[in-house]
Amino acid sequence: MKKHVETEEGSELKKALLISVYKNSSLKNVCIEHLLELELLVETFGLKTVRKEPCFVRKYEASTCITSGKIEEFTQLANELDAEFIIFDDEITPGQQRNLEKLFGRSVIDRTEVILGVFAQRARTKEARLQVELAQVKYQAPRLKRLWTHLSRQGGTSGGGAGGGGGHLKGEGEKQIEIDRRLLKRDVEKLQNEIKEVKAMRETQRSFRVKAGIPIFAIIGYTNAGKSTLLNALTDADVFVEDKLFATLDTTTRKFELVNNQEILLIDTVGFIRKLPHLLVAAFKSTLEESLQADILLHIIDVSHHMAEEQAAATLEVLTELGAENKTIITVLNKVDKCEDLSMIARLKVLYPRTVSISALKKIGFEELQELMIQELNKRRRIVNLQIPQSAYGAVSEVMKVGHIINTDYSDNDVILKVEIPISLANKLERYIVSTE
Ligand SMILES: Nc1nc2c(ncn2[C@@H]2O[C@H](COP(=O)(O)OP(=O)(O)OP(=O)(O)O)[C@@H](O)[C@H]2O)c(=O)[nH]1
Ligand SMILES: [Mg+2]
Repeated sequence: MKKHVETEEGSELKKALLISVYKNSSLKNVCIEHLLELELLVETFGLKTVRKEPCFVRKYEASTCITSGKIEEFTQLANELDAEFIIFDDEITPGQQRNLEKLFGRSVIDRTEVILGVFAQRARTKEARLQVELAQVKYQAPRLKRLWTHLSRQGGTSGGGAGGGGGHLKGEGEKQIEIDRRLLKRDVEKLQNEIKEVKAMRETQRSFRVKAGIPIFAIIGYTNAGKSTLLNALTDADVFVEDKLFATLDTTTRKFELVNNQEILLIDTVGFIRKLPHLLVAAFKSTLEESLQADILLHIIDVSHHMAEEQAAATLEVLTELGAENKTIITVLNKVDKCEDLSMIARLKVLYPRTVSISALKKIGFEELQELMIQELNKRRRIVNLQIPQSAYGAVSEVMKVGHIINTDYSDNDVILKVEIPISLANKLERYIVSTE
């Protein structure tokens, strides 16, 4: 089944009418906010929004989500505005999608499909591309299944046999279903195998980093919060930055030396979004997991956005879904240079412990940020006594790089050190530890 949401480069942008459904009049404003975000997604995807319509419903219609009156109204509007696509902010079932397409006489898609489309366009590395493709294939599976059921029934009737008929009575639809099913299964297996290979490679790199004992900070947060800008500002990483959603789909890791000369690793990650499709959470779990193995998370919030609180909450929700809710988090309130509502900063400071205000763009607040990072790192350090044989003097330079030597002594050819080092390095040097304080 060919996706109908592919855009052609160079041609004039196709037009879309956006709809978001609300059941309670108090939710109208939230609904309008969600439409604004959907517009950004749609723009990133490459379509032009011609109208955003919050739509009140008393109750969801099982087959079409909205009432027939509303469908008529929106069809007329779409005709007037020449909108080729109707896009729902709400998730619509495969059945509703088919019914709505018939009634509207044009393509109907939902937010999940737009996000999948954006991810597909923006994935750069092989792994990201494979992950998105897998998510897309899986997204289509239930839609095909419904279609198959529908076709099977048709096949049965047209073949004249009431169930129980022999295989020779199979209609064309049914044959096609079997072929599609096999193809789909093969696609999923093939993609999964390829992902496994790429993952194995990344795993080797990761274990190498963990072995190095250097503390890892992952920069996480809502899409467009300024994560890549922060990594670039601190490390000249040259990561692609753009004022569009989902500029980053791959993780980038860079070394950084804190003001106390301690080396750390910083990882830039893919952004989160409200109602991130579960398929994508699953698909990107491996990429995100990498950041979850970080010692500390830097949660970047765009405080100049009036929905900053909701965005922060949505980010933490995905973190919980990934099982990372107990990680140490430093909350970084970014874009203070363009924040107009200072009460937002105050509110977020109350909501989250360990916050710092910065501007990644203007490089403001970096000292305070580093202070907080060092403070948190120090909490994750341990004082140990080490006895290192001459043959392993390399370990001494490792300790000097990321730790602090309190006392040095010698016994024959062994060096005896009392040091304060990160827990990660202590684990690595376990065999040389004589005692722990
Ligand atoms: N005014 C201002 N703009 C900023 C600041 N930090 C980032 N930006 C802008 O915000 C936009 C998004 O920045 P990115 O660094 O791409 O954001 P991101 O969090 O990496 O976004 P995704 O990769 O899409 O998840 C860019 O246009 C940046 O220039 C800041 O401190 N102040
Ligand atoms: Mg980014």
